[in-house]
Formats: sequence, C-alpha cells, structure tokens
Amino acid sequence: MVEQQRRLRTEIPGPRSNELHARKQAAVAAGVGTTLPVYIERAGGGIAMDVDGNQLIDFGSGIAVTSVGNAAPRVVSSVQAQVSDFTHTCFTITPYEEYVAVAEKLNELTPGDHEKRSVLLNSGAEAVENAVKIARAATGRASIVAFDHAYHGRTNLTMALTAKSMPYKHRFGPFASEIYRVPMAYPFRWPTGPENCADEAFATFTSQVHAQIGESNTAAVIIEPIQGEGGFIVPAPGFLRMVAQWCAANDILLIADEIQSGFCRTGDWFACEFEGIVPDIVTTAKGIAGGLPLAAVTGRADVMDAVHAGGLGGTYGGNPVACAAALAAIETMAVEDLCGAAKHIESIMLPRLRTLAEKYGVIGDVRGRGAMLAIELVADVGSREPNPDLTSAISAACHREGLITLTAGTFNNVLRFLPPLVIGEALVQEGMDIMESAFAATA
Ligand code: PLZ
Repeated sequence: MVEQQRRLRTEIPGPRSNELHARKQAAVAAGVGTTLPVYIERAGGGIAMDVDGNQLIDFGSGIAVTSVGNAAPRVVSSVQAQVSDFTHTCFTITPYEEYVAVAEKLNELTPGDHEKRSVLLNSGAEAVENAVKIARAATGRASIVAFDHAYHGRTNLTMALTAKSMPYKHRFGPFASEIYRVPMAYPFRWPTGPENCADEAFATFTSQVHAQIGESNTAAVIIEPIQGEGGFIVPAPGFLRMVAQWCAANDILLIADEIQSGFCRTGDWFACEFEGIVPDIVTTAKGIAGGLPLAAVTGRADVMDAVHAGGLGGTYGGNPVACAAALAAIETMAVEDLCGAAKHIESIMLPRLRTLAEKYGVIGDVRGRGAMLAIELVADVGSREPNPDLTSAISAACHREGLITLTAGTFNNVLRFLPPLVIGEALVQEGMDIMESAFAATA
C-alpha cells in the first residue's frame, strides 16, 4: 500500500501533472471538468499519490466511492481471481454466481426484513432510471416526485430529477415529463427556522402532491436520505418518517437514493436506518464495489417482480469483475466494521468543525453524519447569503497543501468531507489542521 503519509515534492499540481493536463485539454471533451488537475498514479488508505510523487490526503474518496480504500486488499485479490476466470458473459445470456451473490447480499443488508429482489446496473444514474421504470410498472402510475436540491444523475430522466441547472442541465433539455418538484426540509434555509422545518415542509409536500399531481397519479417519491451534491443536507428530524408513512398510506412507492449515503458512509449500512425508515426501493452504487462500476436497485419482491421477464437488463449490468469487487468490498465493510470507522471519523471531525464554526462566522452550518460531513459558508455571522467565492478559495488552499477536498451545494457554498473509511486517525487530524490553516489564511 502507498505509504500513509502526506508528502509534497513539487507545487500542486506538479510539472508532470501539468503536462498530462495539457494532453487532456487537447484530447478530452471540454465538458468533462476537473476539480484538481493532479494526475494520480497510485492510491490506498487515505493517500493518493500523483505522477510527480506528491502524496495527498484524500477527503473525497472519488465522491464517496472508495470507502474501503483504493486498491483495497480484498478487492484486489477478488478482482484478480475473477479477471483470470472470465470477464464477461452477459448475465441475461448465460448467468453466473457472483451476480446472484451480490443480489443476496443487497437483499439482506438494505433496510427491512421483508422479501426483496435486486437488479444490477452500471452507474448510479442507470439505477435511478431503473427504479423509476420499476415503480411505474408496479403501480401503473406515471408521476414521480423529487425534491429541491436533489441530485440523481446526468442521463435524460435523471437530469429531470436533478434540481440544479448549472452545470448538470444547462442547455441539455428538453427533459423527461411527469417529474414534479417539492421543497426539501432543509433546516438551515427553512424560512421560519429549523424548528418548524419538518412539519411545514411535510405540509407543503402533501398539499402540492394533492393539488398539482394527485396521489392516485403518483408512482413514487424519490429522496436522498442525506442529500449529496445538493450540499449534504440532512432533512429535518422526523421529515423522512412522515414522508414514508404518507407514501405507505397512499400506495405511493418510496425510493431512497442511497447512492452517495450508502455502504457505511454515515455510520450505518444505509442512511435510512438512522430514522428507522424502510423504503420500498433502494438505489445503490458508488461505495458498493470499492471503485469498480456497479449499481443496483433493491426493493420489495412484489414491486420488483411486477416487471415482465426481459424488461430489465443491459449488456454489462452486474459484470462479474465488478460483482467480485462488490463481494470483497462488502466483506471488508463487515469484517473491518467500517460503520464503526465512519462513526469514529465523525467523532474526530465534527467537534473540530464545530470549533472552527465558532471561530469563523462565515461557517453558517455544520452538518452530516459519520464520514459524510460538511460546512456551509455564508457572507457573515448570522447571514444566510451563500459565499461561493470563499468556498472555492478555501478548497483551493487545501489543494495546494495536498488535501483533496470537494465542494457541493445548490449555491456552490458547501465544503464536504468524504474520507475513505479506512483512513488513519493521524491523516484525519492532519487534514483538519490544513483546513484550519486555510481558514486562518483566507477567511
Ligand atoms: N444519486 C445520490 O450522488 C452521483 C455525481 C458526480 P452516477 N453523484 C456524483 C458528477 O458530477 O457527475 C449520484 C448521487 C446520487 C445518483 C448519482 C448518479 O450516480 O454513478 O454518477 O451515475
């Protein structure tokens, strides 16, 4: 494994990264952005090593993917074995055990002990697309309800579900129809204050669905139990439970998009568990396979099996190499207690973020759970005016010091932290030191 030590040998980015970046600009479509143009050669644990020999602390996990670490030992050996056995048959042509084993694991691990079925896909967006297809087929209804600040992907249907225009939807329409948007119970920005947020957001949600769609036309409500790209928004306590109960009472399916929040990230296997929510359908991806492309839809057996044979599939969905990686990643999470590790990361980072927020009034909110934490930056103490410039300045200052940080948020004013769950405590502390210095120098 890469030595678990931050080390800066050149400026960030260094000369070899700059050369590669020039090649990227000439060869890769301009629409494909780069947060930090440091080209990675090896990575593991909490460190990513670039082509100039710099070793950066990873507070991003490739957007919540390498929760078990990069090149995690079990994942590597499982993938190596599978790749030399066979790499592809297409599960819907001649199947194999690995796919079935992943489905069994998902059925067991996702919330609720009812009978479940799963289908495997390639990406998060494809999982969300399939969840919507299944919900429509199972209910015979068309309408789907999504929330403000939601992110569900970049394909046509999932762009319609995603809330933010720039950069995800700008000039890419027209979008899929029968998607409706309702307010999110966003405590920090709730107009009448966080204490009223859950009840008022729920009342608006139900009255809008009733008046603008009609319950009997609504197939499903899709929600991220902690919103990811939208800014790590933790719904006001009780909101998810009220939505879940209301969905059940109206025969509307609840789809929990756990693509970013799942697989031990928040300190539970799935973020829904924290409030005891049992969704009808769960979408997963990212952390599921230690970096290999895999995604899934898991749901109530009666809902999933409402689709006719042959109605779900794809050439690569549930590729055997990705499945081998998933089985190894899931084993790693269980054996190494990565839910416990996420809680431990929270116990180190959250108090330090709160102390930082006391010192700098521009930190308007500190939130998140487990190793899915964020701070929201505003213009001044007591203000809610977003501060995107400071957010990118802090992030850039962290990057220069060898700390990979990501931003998020509808208003581009959230710094989010998603370290690999296997990161060592010393690197977490050092990353926090770097962030504190960035605030001292910038804010
Ligand atoms: N649902 C909750 O977080 C992916 C997007 C990065 P894909 N989030 C990272 C970017 O800029 O494209 C995501 C998510 C939630 C769905 C998705 C989509 O997953 O695997 O990127 O398609």
